[in-house]
Amino acid sequence: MSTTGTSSFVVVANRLPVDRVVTPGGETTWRRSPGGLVTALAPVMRAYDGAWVGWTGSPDDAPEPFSTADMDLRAVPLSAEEITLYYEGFSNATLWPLYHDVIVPPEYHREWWDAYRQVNERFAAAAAEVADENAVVFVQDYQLQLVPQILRSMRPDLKIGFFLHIPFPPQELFAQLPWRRQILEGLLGADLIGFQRDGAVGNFESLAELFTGASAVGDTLVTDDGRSVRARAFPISIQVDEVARLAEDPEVQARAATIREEVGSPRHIMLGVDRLDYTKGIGHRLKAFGELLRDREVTPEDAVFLQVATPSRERVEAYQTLRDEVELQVGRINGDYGRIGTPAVHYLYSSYERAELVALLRAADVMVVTPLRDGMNLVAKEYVTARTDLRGALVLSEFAGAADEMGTGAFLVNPHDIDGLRRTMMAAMRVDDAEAEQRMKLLRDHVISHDIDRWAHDFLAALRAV
Ligand code: GDG
Repeated sequence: MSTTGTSSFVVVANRLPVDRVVTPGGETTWRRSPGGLVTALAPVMRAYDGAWVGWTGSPDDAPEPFSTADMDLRAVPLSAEEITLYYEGFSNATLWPLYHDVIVPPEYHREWWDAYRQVNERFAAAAAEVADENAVVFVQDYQLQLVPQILRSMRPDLKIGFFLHIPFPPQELFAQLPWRRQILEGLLGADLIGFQRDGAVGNFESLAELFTGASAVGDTLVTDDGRSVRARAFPISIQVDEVARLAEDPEVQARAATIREEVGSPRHIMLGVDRLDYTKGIGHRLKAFGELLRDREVTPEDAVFLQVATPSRERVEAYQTLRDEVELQVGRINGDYGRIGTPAVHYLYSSYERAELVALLRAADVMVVTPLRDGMNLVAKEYVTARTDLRGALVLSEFAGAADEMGTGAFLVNPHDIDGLRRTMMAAMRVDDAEAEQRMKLLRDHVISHDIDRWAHDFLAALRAV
């Protein structure tokens, strides 16, 4: 922070980009979390005395503003009750399912909404305090959709950008939300609103016209109080360097070879890596794989399925139910088709170091990414980046944002079509080396030239230009 205690570039996100580490002596320090977003924004943070406003991840935690890794950090406290109502409730049991095609029914509770509004006000007030005169403020994601409007009312001098990491639904679904107008008006407080896909931009623009006084004039929206707001797609990406470096590391490659042996050296390793979330289509891909085994199109010697499911939102009921369903399914498949020492599905409910994850990507002949709906899906981009050897095949759902950019090199699939999924998984297993290499080259060229640094640069350049 500058001597005035304010910054000319401020990021506002639900979580701070650091994790608390308590030393053996009982002292608290902070370690930068491994996320791509913080890495991409770090150079901007350094250049502009940047600050990051967010929650530490623990209840009632309000350390004094502190600095770490070239950033000033400003913690916004959340009580245990607010975590239940604002975070697990409105963010993850109302907005998350509503924005992902109501795969599970969203719950609408007025107490959750009240908490969401109050917490958004607190984040906006914290941002207003740390932002310099005419600063650029970059607000992240669905937990904070009211922040742009609240912040603008407090600080009309600021330039405000917002980026939504998840899909933005069409009218048929969004109209369910009892607070639809407030959310749209909240977002319209920004100067620039970024989405993952063009489709989401279209959804937002028509909803803003329908439920607020905004009207589209050319490629901008003009609000009822006469402000111009731009909505545009900025497909997010990954830290290509980090993944490529790990993929070329001899230790990682040796580990990939060991993984292949440990799963019994099958002809084909199929891999899924996801947070255990009902949007990711884990059940659909397991069903397709189970049927391939049942109909003897593959045997456990031919093909194993490795599914890494990272624990997520374990206190939200739908996630507990999902875990039971997936684990029942894995148990059934292994019970029916596995043999001693040769299970058909290797299921890992755990999170891993980056190096281990990249070793898994290097070991996988077929990467299976089958979300029913996904803003982007970074795992698909990480897979192709890790394949510096130009081997392997990507099965990718049409409903992932990544399909817009990766449609030509990937094996695209509708995950609801189980026969189609079976056929596509078989096609990806059987692809010949020449075609696989050609496809992988297309995929890699795109991701390498569109990494997360380019995303951050494009967004911030567009924001400064409005
Ligand atoms: C949201 C949107 C959008 C996974 N397991 C481990 C681990 N991961 C890493 C992956 C990847 C990231 O987490 C997951 O990103 P995704 O994009 O696949 O999915 P969401 O978490 O749902 O992310 C999504 C994204 O935001 C960005 O805008 O693409 O659509 O839903 O990087 O590799 N990382 C480590 N251990 C694990 O066990 N270290």
